[in-house]
Amino acid sequence: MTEGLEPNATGIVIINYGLQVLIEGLNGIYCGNHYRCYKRANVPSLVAGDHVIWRNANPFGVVVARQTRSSKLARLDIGGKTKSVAANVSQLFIVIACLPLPITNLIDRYIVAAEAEHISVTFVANKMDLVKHKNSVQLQAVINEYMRIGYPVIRSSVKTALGINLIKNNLRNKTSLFVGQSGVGKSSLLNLIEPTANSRTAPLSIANEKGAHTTTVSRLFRVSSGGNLIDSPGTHTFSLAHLDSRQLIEGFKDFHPFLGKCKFRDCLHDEQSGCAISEATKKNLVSARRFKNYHQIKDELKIK
Ligand SMILES: Nc1nc2c(ncn2[C@@H]2O[C@H](COP(=O)(O)OP(=O)(O)OP(=O)(O)O)[C@@H](O)[C@H]2O)c(=O)[nH]1
Ligand SMILES: [Mg+2]
Ligand SMILES: [Zn+2]
Repeated sequence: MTEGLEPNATGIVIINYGLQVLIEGLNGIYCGNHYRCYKRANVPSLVAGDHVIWRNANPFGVVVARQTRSSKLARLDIGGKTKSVAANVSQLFIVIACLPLPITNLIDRYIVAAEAEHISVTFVANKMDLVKHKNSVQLQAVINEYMRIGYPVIRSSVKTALGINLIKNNLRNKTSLFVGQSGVGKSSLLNLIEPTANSRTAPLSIANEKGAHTTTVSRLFRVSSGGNLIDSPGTHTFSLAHLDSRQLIEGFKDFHPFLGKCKFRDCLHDEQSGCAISEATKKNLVSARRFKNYHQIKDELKIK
């Protein structure tokens, strides 16, 4: 690889292919064009949404620096190693559907990860054309639970285009990330929002009604009506290993009114007497399901 004499330029990472990254030039003659680049060995790992300094060269450019990230989200790969999902995201869309039904433990992990990075959270309840589906009642219960906490929910359908303009309006001037279980319709929504995206989609498995893990790597798309949208693979779990107990509980907004009201100052917020959050679950002021998810995450992170 020879480095040409071209000057330093700015760019944004569209996709990380492994050995190479695809970047879009952000300035001068490079603006709006795509370039395949290697990265210098001293440059930290790159992911969709990263801002970089790069230099054009033939046949491939070279990334010479990664700019400071305003936010980062990572997941755990099968081997338990953390893998970046997206950088510089300011808004998270958690896509849910009646099929596959939401796993709330996964949703709560998305929320905790987002809140810790000061990323706003909006739900997209997709496949609303399937209102008569047997899972609809359960889906509605999940929607109600998160609406009650104060998270906005946009109802959408790729079949009827319900909610698409609302999503588009919310995308402007931001970098947004679609997350959610495989098969909920993230890539289908993206294709409707930005038809040039032409992202691959696939039906659910007939046998177990689960998604086919069609999207395998995060990719950033420029939306013609405004904003950047990163489509991500159906993520099983976000990495929360870097969080302390304060950050974990801050991720549960609905617990906040009860913090500081427990009988003991060093309350572990479990079943012990006098825990204000535990009492709140009994009065249905806090969702018992969220409280259970909180404990599951806490135990897993081995934090007190
Ligand atoms: N009925 C109905 N089906 C939908 C809707 N949106 C998506 N689908 C279908 O759901 C299936 C999965 O859609 P994808 O867009 O591939 O799902 P995904 O969330 O990107 O999945 P991964 O890439 O595996 O994470 C496809 O068969 C879509 O046609 C919708 O609004 N209504
Ligand atoms: Mg997909
Ligand atoms: Zn307590």
